[in-house]
Amino acid sequence: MIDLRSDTVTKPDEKMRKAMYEAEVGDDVYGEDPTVNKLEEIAAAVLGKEDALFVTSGTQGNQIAGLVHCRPGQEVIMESQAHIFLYEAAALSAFAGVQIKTIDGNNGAMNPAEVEAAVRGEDIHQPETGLVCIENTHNKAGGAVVPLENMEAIYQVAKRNGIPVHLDGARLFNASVASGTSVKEFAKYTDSVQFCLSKGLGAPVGSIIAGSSDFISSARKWRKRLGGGLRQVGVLAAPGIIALEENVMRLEIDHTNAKHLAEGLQAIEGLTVTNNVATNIILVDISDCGMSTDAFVQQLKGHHILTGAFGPNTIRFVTNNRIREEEIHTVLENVKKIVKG
Ligand code: TLP
Repeated sequence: MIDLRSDTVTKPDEKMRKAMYEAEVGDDVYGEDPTVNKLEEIAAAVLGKEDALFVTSGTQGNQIAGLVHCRPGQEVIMESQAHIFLYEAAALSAFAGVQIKTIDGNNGAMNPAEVEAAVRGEDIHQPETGLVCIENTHNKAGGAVVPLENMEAIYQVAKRNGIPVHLDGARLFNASVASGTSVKEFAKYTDSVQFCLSKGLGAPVGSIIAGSSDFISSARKWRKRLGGGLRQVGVLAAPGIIALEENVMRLEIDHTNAKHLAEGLQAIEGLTVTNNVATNIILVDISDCGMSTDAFVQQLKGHHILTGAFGPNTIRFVTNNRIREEEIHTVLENVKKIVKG
């Protein structure tokens, strides 16, 4: 199978498996797992934050950030297609007791003036604004890189109004490699950051959240409350260290493969690539090829290629470290076959 459903489908390679086998471990709830401690130190340093915490998933990291930053009854501002809004099962409302205020973005980026206008004033009828969330890269916008200047401008709006900023940077390293901006630069305009080790970076499990020491000590407590305090979890942190130390620059390969795949897909009659492919995600509108998204996905699966529906007429292709350059050609040949019927 050529699996383009997501970059979450990557599997740990030999080196990661060996590191898992050999990992030095301890009880991480006591703060005694040396491998987890090392991963957290590396991650904090890479992001330029005081401290970091290894969490089970991107969703858990985003939720912990919301729980630390907000009080029940507050409102959180984010882009209308944000993962936290669309794909986290309303967890922020369920756990943090907040409501979400969405702003339509342009290529995933919110207009800072619209963010400012959405900040609530003093009014007994209204919730207070407790948090602004940014997503970079922006998944629904097709892996778009939210420009650094946009993040800076939103951060300034938030600071003027005394509101923290959380970055859902599930694919922040893709943003960094594609733009040549360091993750530290992006992280400068945030109070907390979440990034995933288990996507393009290739680790099997886990995310990092990072921020000030105070933020992380509250986050540690929330992680425990949520049942995310794990014990000898160095076996999972070990591949995370390899992901961070060795797999960042190879994201460039995923981006190049995505560009080639996008060019080939755009050249097929009936298909329209709707995003400007900057990283590893391609969104294809199939409404002109007279096929439902389900039929498209199923037929391609019959040719041993996995993709996913990502909206009523949209198919998402995500390149990842399991996809080799020569397989792009195979994918294009098979897409041509099913589109022509
Ligand atoms: N995204 C997954 C699905 O949930 C849609 C994917 O296949 O793209 N933030 C962003 C921007 C994400 O794309 C994801 C996962 C998460 C957070 C959540 O990460 P996990 O899956 O580790 O909880």
